[in-house]
Amino acid sequence: MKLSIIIPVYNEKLLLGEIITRCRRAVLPPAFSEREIVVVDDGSSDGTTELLKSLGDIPELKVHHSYVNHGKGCAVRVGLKLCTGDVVIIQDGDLEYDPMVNYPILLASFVNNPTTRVVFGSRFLKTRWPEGMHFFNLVANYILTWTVRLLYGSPITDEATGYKVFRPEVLKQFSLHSRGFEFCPEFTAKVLRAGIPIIEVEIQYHGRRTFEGKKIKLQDGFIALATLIKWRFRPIKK
Ligand SMILES: Nc1nc2c(ncn2[C@@H]2O[C@H](COP(=O)(O)OP(=O)(O)O)[C@@H](O)[C@H]2O)c(=O)[nH]1
Ligand SMILES: [Mg+2]
Repeated sequence: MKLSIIIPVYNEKLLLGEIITRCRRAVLPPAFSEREIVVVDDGSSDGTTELLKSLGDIPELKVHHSYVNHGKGCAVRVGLKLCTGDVVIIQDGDLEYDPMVNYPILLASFVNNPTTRVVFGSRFLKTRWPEGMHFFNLVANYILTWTVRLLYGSPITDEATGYKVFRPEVLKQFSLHSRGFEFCPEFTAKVLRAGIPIIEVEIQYHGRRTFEGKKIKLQDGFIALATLIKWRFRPIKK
């Protein structure tokens, strides 16, 4: 199998080099004989673009530059068009989610198991307050997860996790339109509306704060909530 790692980035000069290295080094289950890393640089202005250009020729790396900042959802959707793997991982371009520790766990359920279509890496299976997570972020995470539980009847523990891993075939059942951080709730909502089970595995997570480069804001939490409510009732079209 081939793994496609999609990294949406916006102004991650300090961490991106390290995350690419870790994506290249991460040990995959033997069933994954190939990997590709698709970085979508979304109009960065901090030197991320130059950093990517200076990396030179890395065979498994594809880079797409957009000159305008369109948002994380747009970037992930560009990445999905460019990738060619059998399983896709969305990898944030910061070090909150470490590929080296988490990929073996995230990918194990796909090995010899064609029925596994979607895996979420949950930050809340072993703790109620993941390391480094800001209080407001914690509350937002609980609200989003409980909204999914109540509206969609799914027992997941972490709706907003960055680690959403899936077989690209699931995207034949619905299309995605989000431009920003509401990509996550749109994906969760549509997977569940399509009747696709979400398998959760425990991941390691180290939260970062706004002063360390975190971009998500309070308003993104409200947009995420509205997105979950919206897609519970709207018809899901391909
Ligand atoms: N392409 C793109 N990526 C973004 C944008 N904003 C944030 N990101 C990336 O999305 C990931 C998650 O961002 P972060 O601020 O850490 O939020 P959180 O981890 O979802 O709480 C990081 O890799 C960011 O570089 C954006 O406007 N465009
Ligand atoms: Mg992050």
